[in-house]
Amino acid sequence: MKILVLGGDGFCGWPTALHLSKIGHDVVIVDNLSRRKIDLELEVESLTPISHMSTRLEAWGELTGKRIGFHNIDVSHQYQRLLDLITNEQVDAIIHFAEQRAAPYSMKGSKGKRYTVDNNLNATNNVLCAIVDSGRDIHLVHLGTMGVYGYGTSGMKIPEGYLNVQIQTDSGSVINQEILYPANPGSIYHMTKTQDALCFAFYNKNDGLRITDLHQGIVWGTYTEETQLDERLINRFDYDGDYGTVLNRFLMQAAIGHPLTVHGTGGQTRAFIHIRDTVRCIEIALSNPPKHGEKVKIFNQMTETHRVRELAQLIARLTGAEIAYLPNPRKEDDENELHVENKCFLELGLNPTTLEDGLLLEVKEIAEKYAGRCDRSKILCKSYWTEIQHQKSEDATIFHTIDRSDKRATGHTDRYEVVSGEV
Ligand code: NAD
Ligand code: USQ
Repeated sequence: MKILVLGGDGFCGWPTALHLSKIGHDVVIVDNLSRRKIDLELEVESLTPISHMSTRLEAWGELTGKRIGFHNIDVSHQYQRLLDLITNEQVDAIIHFAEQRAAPYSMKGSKGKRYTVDNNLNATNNVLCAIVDSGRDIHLVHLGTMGVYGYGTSGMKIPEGYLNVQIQTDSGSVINQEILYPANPGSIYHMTKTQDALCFAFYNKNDGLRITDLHQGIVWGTYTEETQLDERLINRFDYDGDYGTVLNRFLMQAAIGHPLTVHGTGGQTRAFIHIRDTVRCIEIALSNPPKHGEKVKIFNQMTETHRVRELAQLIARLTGAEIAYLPNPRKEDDENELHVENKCFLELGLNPTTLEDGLLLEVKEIAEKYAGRCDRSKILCKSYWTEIQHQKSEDATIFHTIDRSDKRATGHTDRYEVVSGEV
């Protein structure tokens, strides 16, 4: 298949592009390198030393004899270039990763909010419009998020996209209807993903587009079989307060002797998936496109759920790290249950990498190896959902226990409540 990977320079997109190329697809990456520019803006770098795109592609060609194309196109604003590419390359499938994906970055103030909405909604609408304009029968696979549902529970597992409801009409009769599972986003970023879902439903209904929307949990890890081949192919590993996600942050923090930064009580339960399984899920989704006339396929792309403080406790037990309970910069529930249906991918052959399988390897091989590249001043999350969270953070004075090693390094630890590994 000829496959466009939009956002193919990113954390999920790069290993996916390599994997699809390895299994024999003809892959073309589209990326405007905005993620690298945001690193410059935030004055932070991936923990792993990622190569320039040209070096990445040359290395892949040299090692495998396979060619991956690359086009620097802003999918949100360079519509004609995107359409021409889809038409000229005779594309069969598009994987759409090209969005601003950090909730904290999207909540950093009006700049982050407006950029995220402008970038993400235009990107998705442009891709859908271009598929229609190209007249080609293209399967679109989009990376959505579990967070569209707000991590709540109504006493049932969150289904894969759709919910059967019964509605009492004015005349008193009851009708059955299938609706999209209700959206309940917790950040501007997550809100753009809920709007993406409506775009997909519309273009599917109006234009008959074949679309798979993957509601993915938090991706952890960094290596895949392909990125491990050579250091020039290494994947990014974000650890900073805006882009670092919780499990990778904890792994890195443990490796450098920084207390694990739990927000609030750490009672937040979230869904997780390893990057190797992300790549595999996309391969599976590509091989199982919706039929013509079928509604949007929605898969929950996650393999396990964990509570944040339990993850911190697990890593603390394994590594001896200390845990810091910090005022939560986000406006989110302190504690929540999360039950997710994920049988679609399991039935199609996904064999999950669990936390126990991969955890220590990641700590040793990545976080420790590149610990020297970490800028400790970038670790704390300083994006506040509202002024209330900001004030609470400012007002938090000295907690009781202090981690010694980190106090020297950051000067911030006098605001930590540090709890030993065995809590
Ligand atoms: P990332 O920021 O590393 O990669 C996104 C890539 O898209 C970047 O290389 C960026 O330069 C590019 N991009 C953004 N806007 C673009 C535009 N307008 N035109 C062209 N390129 C553009 O993010 P990621 O972690 O790889 O996430 C990829 C997708 O997966 C996102 O849509 C995200 O919402 C989703 N997702 C990620 C996670 C996770 O934990 N990382 C979890 C669930 C879902
Ligand atoms: N958290 C901490 N300490 C930290 C960092 C985060 O306690 O140092 C907490 C947060 O407050 C939150 C939870 O951990 O309760 C998850 O935060 P996160 O940054 O790991 O994940 P999130 O903001 O939800 O976003 C990430 C990706 C996003 C993706 C989403 C999937 O950045 O692209 O869509 O995971 S999901 O969470 O299922 O919606």
